Amino acid sequence: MTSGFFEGIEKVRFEGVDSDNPLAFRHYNPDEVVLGKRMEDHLRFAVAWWHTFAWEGGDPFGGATFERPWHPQDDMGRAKLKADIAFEMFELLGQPFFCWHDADIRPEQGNFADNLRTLEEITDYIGEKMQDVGTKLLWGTANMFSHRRWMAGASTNPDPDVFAFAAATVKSCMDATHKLNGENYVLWGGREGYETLLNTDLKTELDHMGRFLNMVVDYKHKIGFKGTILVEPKPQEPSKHQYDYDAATCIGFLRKYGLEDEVKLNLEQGHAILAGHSFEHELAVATAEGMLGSIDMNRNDYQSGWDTDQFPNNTPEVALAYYYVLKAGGFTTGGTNFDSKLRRQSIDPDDLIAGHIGGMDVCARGLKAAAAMIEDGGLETELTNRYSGWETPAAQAMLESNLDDITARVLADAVNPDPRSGRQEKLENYVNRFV
Ligand code: XLS
Ligand code: NI
Ligand code: NI
Repeated sequence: MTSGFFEGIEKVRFEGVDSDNPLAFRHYNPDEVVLGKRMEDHLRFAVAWWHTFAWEGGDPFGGATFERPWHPQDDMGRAKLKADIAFEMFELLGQPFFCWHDADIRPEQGNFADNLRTLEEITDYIGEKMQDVGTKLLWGTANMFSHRRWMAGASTNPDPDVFAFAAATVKSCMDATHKLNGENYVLWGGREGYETLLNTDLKTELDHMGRFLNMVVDYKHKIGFKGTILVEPKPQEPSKHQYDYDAATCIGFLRKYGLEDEVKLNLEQGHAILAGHSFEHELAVATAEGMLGSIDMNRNDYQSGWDTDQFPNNTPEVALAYYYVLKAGGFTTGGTNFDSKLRRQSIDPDDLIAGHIGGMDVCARGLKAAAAMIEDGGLETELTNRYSGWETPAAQAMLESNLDDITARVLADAVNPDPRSGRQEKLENYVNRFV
């Protein structure tokens, strides 16, 4: 017996590029083998519970536009109905994974003990549904930004009681993630930053955040959680400045607090843009350090500049992102989470399905284009050629020498390098053949 919420919608199938069925996949064919692996196993798509089921369509100027049978979300009965409908959607889409914050799946009780009780109850309920439907948990996380207690931060709060509440909250969410065999645990610190430096002791806050993350890692080992701990960079919004600004900042932070072998990154396309980077920049920085964990594949509106969390719809951007994911060897515990929400006028149940189909299709196209570039090897050959001068023993020896000796050689050999073209237009034209 289903809830009837998605009444009239059939299980979504791959019908190929010629299909004109608005609720079919044209590019995402889970069983198609790409570079020796099924597409589903490459992409590892996840639905985000918060945007898909918890967000009610409000914006800074207006309230809810969605009317769902699980509203208002202040009651355990309706939290269970929301879970029922979520799994009906996962089944329709053939969804391999999902993600949640504690606050998305249980009602807010206003105190820790009751929040813990309802979290345990709802995650038991969700666990049974996972058995039936087969959708797995990509990651769990704690919402430590919505409730007013978090307004001045969680682990970086000036009030030690808030730090304590945060520690207990993360412990409860790690326990729930572990119970549901989650493959990762994420920390995103929307309020771990400041509104004004005038009231902020930046050093103390960073030290507390570093200590907190060490406790998280210790607890992971204590309970035998085999998943990966991930932090998600974002430069600002909701805080004016967030400490996890971008991939490079997070990597520096992790090294400072001795966490570089324990924690990886969950990179989000829209956050990369907010930080003034491209998504592939963030992916390249993380993979250069061996710290790519997982991705949130949702785009911003480039005109408004806001973190609008839209489903991806730009194949060339997505193709370059997966190019770096594939170059790094693909996902291990990570995957592609759609941290994406509908536009607030898209109020019909089938808009939810269509949004996910579109995102999955664009990612499938991007993955195939990226795989074709890897197979062709053109970009790799270009890199090999561009850096080939460094393959000689003399060039390698220079890296072990010093400024005096290098200068002597420059004088003796009358070194006077000839500039070579960077060939950017040719490379852009090359990429254009595949996307
Ligand atoms: C917000 C973040 C958030 C994290 C999970 O911008 O992307 O949704 O992914 O807390
Ligand atoms: Ni985001
Ligand atoms: Ni995100």
